[in-house]
Amino acid sequence: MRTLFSAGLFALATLATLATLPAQAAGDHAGHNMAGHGPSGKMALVDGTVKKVDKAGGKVTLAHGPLTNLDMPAMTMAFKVKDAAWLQQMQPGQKIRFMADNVGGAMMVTHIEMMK
Ligand SMILES: [Cu+2]
Repeated sequence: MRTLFSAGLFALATLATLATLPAQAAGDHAGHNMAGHGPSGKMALVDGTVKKVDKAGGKVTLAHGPLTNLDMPAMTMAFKVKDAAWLQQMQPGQKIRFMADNVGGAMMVTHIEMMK
């Protein structure tokens, strides 16, 4: 157990530092979360594909995987973005990995990584 826990911490640290590990690493770590570990505070990035960019509205429509921190299954929906500059880097078809949160009742992308 100690070894598993250490490996989990290492994976998390590596993910946070490099953020280049495959998605399976994040999922693997999530699987090691013990009871009592709340849904918030995780840095697990979710896969998404940009469907539509609304620069005027400051929103992006994403087809996203399950957002466990928001208790949301995979779907396509619009998000606000924390940094409007991100919209300049996005276009339909762009693959991303991101984190979203409920900010004042609105779903907002709070962290993003553009994939090649
Ligand atoms: Cu959604």
